[in-house]
Amino acid sequence: MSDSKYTLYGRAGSGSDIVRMLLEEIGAPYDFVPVGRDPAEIERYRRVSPTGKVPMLRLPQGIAMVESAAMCLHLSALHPEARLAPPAGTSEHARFLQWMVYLSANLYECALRIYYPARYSRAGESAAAGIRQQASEDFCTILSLVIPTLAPYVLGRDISAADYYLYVVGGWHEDGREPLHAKWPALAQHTRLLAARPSVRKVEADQAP
Ligand SMILES: N[C@@H](CCC(=O)N[C@@H](CS)C(=O)NCC(=O)O)C(=O)O
Repeated sequence: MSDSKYTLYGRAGSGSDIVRMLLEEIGAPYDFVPVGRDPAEIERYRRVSPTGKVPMLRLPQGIAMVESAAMCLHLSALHPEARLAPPAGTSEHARFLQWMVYLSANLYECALRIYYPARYSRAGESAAAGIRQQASEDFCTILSLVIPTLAPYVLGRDISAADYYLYVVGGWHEDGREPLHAKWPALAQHTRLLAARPSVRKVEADQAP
């Protein structure tokens, strides 16, 4: 591993997209290590990252961290010139922390219930459909609380890491973005603004099938 670069372990369409977009936005050098879904590959990956989940971010100093929101907060603090967060200690920073944790603890968690429903019941697959349906409804309820803050970004005029988080995870409803955009024009505008950013375009172009 180079000692001046970040190394991001991830998978296209997962939470690593958020971290990758922030690294692009910062302009920090990084290597991207794709982690496939093949069980043997996941088993090998577990030796590096015991949770077996992506993303994992190895810092230039060699320390590896998990949890996408923690990575976003760390990168925002370490690269203030990228203005991905308001100054620490301000009321705006408190709002930033609130939305970062809200999106991670609620929306991301809810998406996992949509995509891995059998894990959430001892009944396994036989309970999956009901869990997925409930999670899809919960996803909209959780998202609905963010919509009134969009003006056009989560914190108002200034973009922050929370917007990349919302952009990526907000697209994970099983019905896609369209129905959510029809219901919430502010979310549609937010998506358009984020999708036009060079950092987002680069990550999405690199990952296009
Ligand atoms: N709370 C973790 C969630 C990580 C997570 O569950 N990642 C998913 C991809 S979006 C994953 O690796 N899933 C594979 C699995 O659970 O087997 C985070 O925010 O980083």
